[in-house]
Amino acid sequence: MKQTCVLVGAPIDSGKDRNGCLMGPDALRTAGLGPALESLGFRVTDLGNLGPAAFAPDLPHAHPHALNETVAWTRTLQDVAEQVMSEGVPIFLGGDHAMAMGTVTGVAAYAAQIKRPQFVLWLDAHSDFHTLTTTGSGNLHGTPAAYFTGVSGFDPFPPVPYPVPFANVCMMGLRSVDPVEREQIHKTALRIHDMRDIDENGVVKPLKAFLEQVAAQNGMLHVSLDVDFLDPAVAPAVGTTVPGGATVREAHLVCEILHDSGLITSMDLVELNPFLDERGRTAHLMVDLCASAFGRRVFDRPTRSYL
Ligand code: EXY
Ligand code: MN
Ligand code: MN
Ligand code: MN
Repeated sequence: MKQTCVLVGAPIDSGKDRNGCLMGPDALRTAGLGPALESLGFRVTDLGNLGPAAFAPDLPHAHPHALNETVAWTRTLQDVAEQVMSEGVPIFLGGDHAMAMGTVTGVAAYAAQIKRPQFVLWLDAHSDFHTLTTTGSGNLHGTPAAYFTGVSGFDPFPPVPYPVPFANVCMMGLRSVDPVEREQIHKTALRIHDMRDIDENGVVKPLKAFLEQVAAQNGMLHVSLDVDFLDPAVAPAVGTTVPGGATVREAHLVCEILHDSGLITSMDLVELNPFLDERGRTAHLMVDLCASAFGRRVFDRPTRSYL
């Protein structure tokens, strides 16, 4: 039976100051995400764009800490993510990375229901490992990984019933980690592969070692792909660019290996800000990477001439 991909729009834009991720889900749809997945033999259902749970719309969209809005989004996404897992492979379309506070905790709750361990591959320039008390910017898109691994210090947010164990999280692409995050990270069993590690050892060895662990434990694998994992020269449409990121081929290789493993059970495509894009090139790249993660082969790439 053809597998189903369930697109879930999560236009959350409360996790940072520079707005624009609100338009992310529709930019990914416009760049052809649905047809790309259908061309690979998937049935695609699209739940459209969600909204935050009932919160008073007139609450201040105050930065730092757009708490009310982000808490409301987290509740929505936790519920939807847990439910939609039984319908197929959800692909959550962001929206900023604060959405992972809901998507990861939601899929982890489903994993607990079916008694399988949850794993997370975090593809990002940043570790997103702040708490409400350690963050300097107050931008909540810098906190999801601490939240879903059960680090304390998030009290207005719902308690995390099934934290993802640190050892079940693999971060690749890091090159902008704040001192307090670094301190916290080194106290944990998180698997960290920064860009120096990737430059020296490539993406294959660390990724395959992690995937072997996922397979050995019959794990569920959530892949959270932040646009800024890639180098800004090839993916400019993100508000938190950091030079020295992954190349297009490194990113596709990660996705191709992920497809070959057959382990992906859910995915986030986050931080796309169409306001910052150049003729949709970043949106198309994210769609092409997702297509690689779901089986498009290297010689089947569409020609995209933007110049
Ligand atoms: N660590 C910085 C902060 O906390 O503000 C930058 C966070 C950027 C987070 C983006 C989503 O990856
Ligand atoms: Mn905002
Ligand atoms: Mn991020
Ligand atoms: Mn990032």
